[in-house]
Amino acid sequence: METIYSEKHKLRDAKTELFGGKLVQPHERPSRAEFVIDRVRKTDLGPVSDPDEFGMDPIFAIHEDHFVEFLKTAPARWKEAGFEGEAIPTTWVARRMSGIRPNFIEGQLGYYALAGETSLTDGTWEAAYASAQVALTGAERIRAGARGVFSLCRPPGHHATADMYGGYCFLNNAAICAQHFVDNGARRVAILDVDFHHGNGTQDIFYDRDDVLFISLHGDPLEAFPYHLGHASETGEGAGAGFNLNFPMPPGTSFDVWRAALAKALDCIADYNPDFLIISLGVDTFETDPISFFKLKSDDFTTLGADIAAANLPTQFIMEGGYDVDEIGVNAVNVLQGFDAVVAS
Ligand code: Q9C
Ligand code: ZN
Repeated sequence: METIYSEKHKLRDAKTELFGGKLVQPHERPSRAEFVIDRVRKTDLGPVSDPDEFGMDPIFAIHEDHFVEFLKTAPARWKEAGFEGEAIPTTWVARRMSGIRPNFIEGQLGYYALAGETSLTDGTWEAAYASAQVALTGAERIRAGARGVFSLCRPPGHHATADMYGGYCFLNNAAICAQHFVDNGARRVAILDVDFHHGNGTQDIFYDRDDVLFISLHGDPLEAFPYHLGHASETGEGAGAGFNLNFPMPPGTSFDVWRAALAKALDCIADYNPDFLIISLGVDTFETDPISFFKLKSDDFTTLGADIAAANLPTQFIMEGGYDVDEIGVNAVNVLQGFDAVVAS
């Protein structure tokens, strides 16, 4: 399988994450992508290619102009205001508040952030833009007839909504690709999100649509980030009713339980009969992931890839989370090798 990769991910290199009441080294750090690309090369998974340029249009097809302008300018505006640390929100649009967008940068952080852990830094916009181009290049390979492709995106995207960032995400790469498929003639696209965390951003973006099916397997939001979305009762609305499906699972969930949910998800995808399948590929379901509570082992990721391949659909893998940096490369590439082995057989 071909991998699309850009070194520009390194421009996202925050020094701080708000975690446990402290400012700590971010879990979402440049070495994550280094571990993955090193493993891709070491295992001869396939060629590694630079992204092509698709510009801003496919990004604006998902994200609000004013949100993009905010992401681009927030770090400089924060510094100009005299703040010395990295830009993080201290206020929120909480229940019963107006939702009127403030002018001052501190208030705008609260307006555009859906969570408080993720610092906005110089270079973040450039890295997020490059990550979206890596995603779009993978989508184009699939449109051109590839059976599978790996977009090694960093920073990740599935928590970002049309106008909110957070959970280490700024631009929703999977949503940008799904929209790109639809805008180029696809009738139906399915997104299967196997990251440990619920893909709240992707769900929100497509919640009222029937042309993009969203299915997520994740830690129960009663117990895990993003806490405020991802319940099984969320099934879509309007035209999208029935086209959103959540499989929340409790702490300690093992692969056999998780795989049974995967089988149900793949059955729904088969019934939907999409033109293309996007996998939001997080490997933070791993047993020793530092911020998650599922119990998948490295070999289980190979099985996951094989199960996905059996759906027999043109499939784009988009990198999302995974924070046990020593094993993230092994686990991500295991999925892709498991997929390729079935395709070759
Ligand atoms: N106690 C992705 O995997 N909060 N984002 C962690 C853990 C943020 C995860 C707190 C988790 C964001 C793309
Ligand atoms: Zn995650």
